[in-house]
Amino acid sequence: MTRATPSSSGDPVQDAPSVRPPRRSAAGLPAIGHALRMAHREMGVKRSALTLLRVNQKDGFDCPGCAWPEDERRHAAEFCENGAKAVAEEATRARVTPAFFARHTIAKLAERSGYWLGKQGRITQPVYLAKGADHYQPVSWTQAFGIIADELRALDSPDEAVFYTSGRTSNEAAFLYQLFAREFGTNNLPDCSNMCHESSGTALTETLGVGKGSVLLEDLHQAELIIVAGQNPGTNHPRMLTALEKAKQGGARIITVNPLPEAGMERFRNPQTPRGLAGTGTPLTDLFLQIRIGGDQALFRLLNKLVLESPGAVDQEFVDTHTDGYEDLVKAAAETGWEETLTATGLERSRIEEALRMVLESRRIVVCWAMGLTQHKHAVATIREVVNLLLLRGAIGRPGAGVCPVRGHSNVQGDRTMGIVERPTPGFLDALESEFGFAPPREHGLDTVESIRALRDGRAQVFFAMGGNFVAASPDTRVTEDAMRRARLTVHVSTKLNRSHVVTGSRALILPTLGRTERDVQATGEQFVTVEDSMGMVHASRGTLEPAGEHLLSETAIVARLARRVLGTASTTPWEDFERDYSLVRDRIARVIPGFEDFNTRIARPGGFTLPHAPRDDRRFPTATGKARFTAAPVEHPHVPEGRLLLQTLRSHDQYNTTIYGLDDRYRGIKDGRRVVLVHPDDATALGLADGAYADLTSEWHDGTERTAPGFRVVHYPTARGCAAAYYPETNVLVPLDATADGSNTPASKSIVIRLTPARG
Ligand SMILES: Nc1nc2c(c(=O)[nH]1)N[C@H]1C(S)=C(S)[C@@H](COP(=O)(O)OP(=O)(O)OC[C@H]3O[C@@H](n4cnc5c(=O)[nH]c(N)nc54)[C@H](O)[C@@H]3O)O[C@H]1N2
Ligand SMILES: Nc1nc2c(c(=O)[nH]1)N[C@H]1C(S)=C(S)[C@@H](COP(=O)(O)OP(=O)(O)OC[C@H]3O[C@@H](n4cnc5c(=O)[nH]c(N)nc54)[C@H](O)[C@@H]3O)O[C@H]1N2
Ligand SMILES: [Mo]
Repeated sequence: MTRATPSSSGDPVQDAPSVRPPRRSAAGLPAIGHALRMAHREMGVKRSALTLLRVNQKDGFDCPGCAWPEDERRHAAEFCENGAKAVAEEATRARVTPAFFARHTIAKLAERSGYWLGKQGRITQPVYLAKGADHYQPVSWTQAFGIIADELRALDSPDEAVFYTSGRTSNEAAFLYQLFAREFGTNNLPDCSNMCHESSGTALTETLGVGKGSVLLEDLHQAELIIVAGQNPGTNHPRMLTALEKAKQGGARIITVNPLPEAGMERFRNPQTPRGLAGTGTPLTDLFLQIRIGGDQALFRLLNKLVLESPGAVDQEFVDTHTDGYEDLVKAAAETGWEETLTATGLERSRIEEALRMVLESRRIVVCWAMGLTQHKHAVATIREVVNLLLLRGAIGRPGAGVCPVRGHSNVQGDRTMGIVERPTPGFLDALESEFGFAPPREHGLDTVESIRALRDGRAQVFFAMGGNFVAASPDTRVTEDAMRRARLTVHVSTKLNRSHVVTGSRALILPTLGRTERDVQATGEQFVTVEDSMGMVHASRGTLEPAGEHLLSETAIVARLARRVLGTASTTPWEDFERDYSLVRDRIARVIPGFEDFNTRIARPGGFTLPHAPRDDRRFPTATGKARFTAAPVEHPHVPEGRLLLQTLRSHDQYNTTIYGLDDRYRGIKDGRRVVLVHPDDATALGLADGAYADLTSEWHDGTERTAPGFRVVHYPTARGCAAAYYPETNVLVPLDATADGSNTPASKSIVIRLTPARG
């Protein structure tokens, strides 16, 4: 039930969710029921059965849900509620046809919620919004590429174009896309990583020399201690719970660090086992550290100090052989005290001592994290502090131990590997240059936040997106929307309608593309693509469904045709051949990107192959000094003025980033609405806000500007004191564009100072 008054942003101004106490366990039978209900609604019974059986099978398609790896030993489909929902969302039978665009003006569509837009179904034909027009109209592919080519060629500089990527794009399409952008002449390749794990990549590259996780699934299974910090796998990486359950069965203990008690980390009812289906499931967390938002760097610094002070706790041999910077950490640790840590974390001393005991009893330690660590001002420093702990214990490059940043989009890691990066290394550009015989631009390009600034200031004129929903996913919604409206042309390669299609530049195009689930047939026959998961495993993905419409092109084909049209005879790259046969793209990847040697042969093996990772494989650290590096940044934590709260913006159980599957957040007890703010009962009471009251959220930024998101139902919730939580993307209006992480420029969407003002319910 939604009492929706449409606002200018398209989201309902207020809704009326019903609220119950949060759940204490995740998955089990209800998860299957919920997934099947959505699958049947979107796909019908038969198509559901056919499709869901192909997810993550060796001859099937890679789940578009998340980047968690597949267990090679599994035989039957590994069931995952949110994976099934992601598949149903893509494989829906609903269609957005030219008739739809004839019926709805762009102005009317802009009043609709993101949820409504997505529910209209798959886009079936390229459509064009002419300057001043009020409807999108069908265009041919040839016309569409012509429009883009004309705008791109008219630019004063290639750097006035921005080429965004969301992390679902296959390796093949991503490789061609960055090649096209660079042949065109720019490194403006922002991607969703900039808003996601950029802080992890930055911190890990500096300290370990490789910006990726250093563990494989077996390491998790063999760990003695797993610390899960700032992550909600029950919703966002449900298959990870199977790995955690297995680790527990092997004797591992789990510390969860989170301001929220997330159901998935409490108990897991594995839908693959009778006990999980019928019984109470497996308790996962042994020690819950209910930390204040942004307190993690302080926590890990104190743990490091305590490890340094515990006789025999430091793996001195590892430290001496493989690291530098140890003395800096020792010095910084000496300055660390209990009191400031207890303030920063809100934790009790005994809890931290308990955590220390568990750390000291384990050599095989894995730390997993996601957005709860990466989206803060001091995110990079926080992750470096996590690395410090593992280095002290020698827990890198040892079985059962290492860093595990858990990636989001199913190929976000692969896209980066393929060169979707605004700051490419000279080595990568050299390899492109010698393979393709052109001089790639050497100056660094724009990341996501910088792209918004460039559009805002008129320094960028064409915005091209390979997937995603830039307008809704980016911070500072109003600023971003105004920036996008200033562009001369905005282009979106998409499967489904979203907010970015209705907040456009003077002219706009939507180019409909195949999804993962669909067959991709080119002139030489049926093609497959490849992806890389969160642990550096590369494998094939082959769609099985008939495409959603006869006019769809694959992403690979779109890039190849666009490149031919834009670059013309200036390019000697065989774009046409690449479109006909993706194995030719893989041959080039094999020659340009280390670790992909013999790509076509190795990808043919069932399960694919693992990319090399020097720290994991042989404790080699390709940093500036050739050693793993201890770092000692000053400890920071957010300061919250009296009467204010610290807001984190997070995902409900019924959404995939900006794609809203439904209006419930089952594990947190929220039903039929998304405009909720979760606040500790004592904080809410102190602010005079009863459970069920309505409040406007206003963020306060230190330049004196304020931003308001109106009409949130206050939910008294067992979060850490001083903290609040509300869903993204609705709360992106509150995140100032300039509020980003030091060193990675990732929007600090997990720590926004807000005040709550009573509103009419
Ligand atoms: N079903 C589904 N799956 C998804 C996605 C989705 O939207 N839906 N999104 C995908 C993507 S792109 C990504 S990046 C991942 C995101 O996966 P997550 O990072 O798990 O996603 P969030 O909902 O942002 O959850 C952040 C978690 O960190 C905690 N947290 C917030 N602030 C802090 C802090 O300061 N310290 C600590 N220790 N914890 C904190 C929150 O309470 C929450 O549990 O999931 C991927 N998978
Ligand atoms: N406040 C706040 N903001 C955040 C975050 C947060 O936690 N808080 N999280 C950030 C994170 S981690 C991320 S990764 C970003 C996500 O940012 P994006 O990746 O830009 O956003 P998505 O919502 O994942 O994109 C969904 C759209 O992708 C398109 N799509 C889906 N499948 C395909 C496909 O196969 N091909 C193509 N071409 N298009 C497809 C559909 O049109 C769909 O509407 O948001 C970031 N923004
Ligand atoms: Mo992400």
